[in-house]
Amino acid sequence: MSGFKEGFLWGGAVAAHQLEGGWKEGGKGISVADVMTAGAHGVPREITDGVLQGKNYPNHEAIDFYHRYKEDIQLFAEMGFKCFRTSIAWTRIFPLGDELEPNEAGLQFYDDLFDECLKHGIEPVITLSHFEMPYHLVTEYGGWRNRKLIDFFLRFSKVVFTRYQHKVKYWMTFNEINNQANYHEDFAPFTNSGLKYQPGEDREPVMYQASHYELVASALAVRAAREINPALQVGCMIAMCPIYPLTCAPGDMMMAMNAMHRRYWFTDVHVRGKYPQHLLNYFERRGFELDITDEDLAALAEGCVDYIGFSYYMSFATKASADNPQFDYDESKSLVSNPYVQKSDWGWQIDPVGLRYSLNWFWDHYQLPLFIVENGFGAIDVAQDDGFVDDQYRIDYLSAHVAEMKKAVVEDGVDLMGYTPWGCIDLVSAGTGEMKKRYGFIYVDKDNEGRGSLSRSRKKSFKWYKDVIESNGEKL
Ligand code: P53
Repeated sequence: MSGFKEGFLWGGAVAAHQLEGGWKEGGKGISVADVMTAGAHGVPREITDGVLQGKNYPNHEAIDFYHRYKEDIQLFAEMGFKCFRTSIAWTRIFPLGDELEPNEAGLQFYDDLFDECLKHGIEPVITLSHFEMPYHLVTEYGGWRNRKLIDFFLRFSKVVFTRYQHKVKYWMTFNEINNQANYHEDFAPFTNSGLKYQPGEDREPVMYQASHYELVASALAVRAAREINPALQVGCMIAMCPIYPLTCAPGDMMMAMNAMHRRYWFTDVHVRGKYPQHLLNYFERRGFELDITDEDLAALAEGCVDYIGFSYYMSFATKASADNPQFDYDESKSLVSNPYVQKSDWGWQIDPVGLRYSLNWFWDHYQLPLFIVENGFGAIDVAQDDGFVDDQYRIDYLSAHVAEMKKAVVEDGVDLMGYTPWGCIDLVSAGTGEMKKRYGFIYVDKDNEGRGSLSRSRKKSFKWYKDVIESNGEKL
């Protein structure tokens, strides 16, 4: 007995903009992902003013899943997937975002995609907004700094809940909504919320305002889903990077606690339907005057999520400093290197035990079912002539994480619904826009410059994961 429950959702995860391509097909509009160029480790992706001639936009073609999804789902089925997490590109359904009527061609695409999954016994798990909101909502409305976005998102949500209610049971609202806690860089605010800042603008309150509107939109969507069909399950989606104190000095411990407050209060609102007091006190201390109405607070209270979806790739570490007596957390300055763990080629800390810790942390705080909807190892793969990749390093990473996940379930009693490793087929990296940062069990022949046949081939980890699923996590 492995301890994973009956019907445990083994599968894989992707997001529309990172694999579909077909950026203008079927009436699709331009999304925020379509105006981001390719970067690299240490080289941020450029966010351009619209789509410019001569720039490399890797998401436009991605891995052409839009035309090849049947072949890809066939491969997922061969691995024994029980579920497949992807997102609905908002711009296929509402190309500009503010239309009153949806685009039928976009709706039909997801009908066909979900039917194909179901034909293979694979249950679709769907994120509503995964770093791909309509770009028009950025240029015309300023993104999520504008309250009107709540209505646009709710309209989109209701259309897809209604249309797919008999094909999709598990939903999530905003992917990694808490990434934007890191408001000093440009990537997270733009991909989470379509935020572009003016030079010199005080970014922090804007981040809290946009997050608030998203949390209200999420709560209203949860409520709408229940009204449309009580069988639907709607979760949140949190990027979990637990923040450890560098030492056991009490100040470091306080710093780590406060850092966790600032990165994970989003979960409190999603799950408990209200703001934690520490954050309200912080708003007061900083003099942030946010647009939070009584109606909003009522909506939050009535739209608590059914489960917690989260990604886990790495842990962080922090320490106190003399110039920060209130232990305020600024993700661009407060993190330190953890000397006890290794790092990936992209500087991500490899820490399987942190996954067990995270599962316990969520369970202790919220007692809601948990779903690990992303986990994985971005690495440089070298394909042989026949397309095979000997990715033992990926197997090592994933098996160590599944082993810790099992301890959390069997020894610690955490309620875990499923596990969908990230980028089950190679796709465009969100953070860097590269192809060479690969996560897949399936190799895709395409490089950073966009060259390659796009052909698919099985890596060593393909067979490994098939065995994991077949043995329900016994054979690691
Ligand atoms: P890439 C930062 C930290 C943790 C997860 O990321 C993150 C990010 C943003 O880069 O994003 C999630 O592709 C996200 C996926 C993304 C995946 O992790 O930068 O939900 O869209 O591809 C991996 O290596």
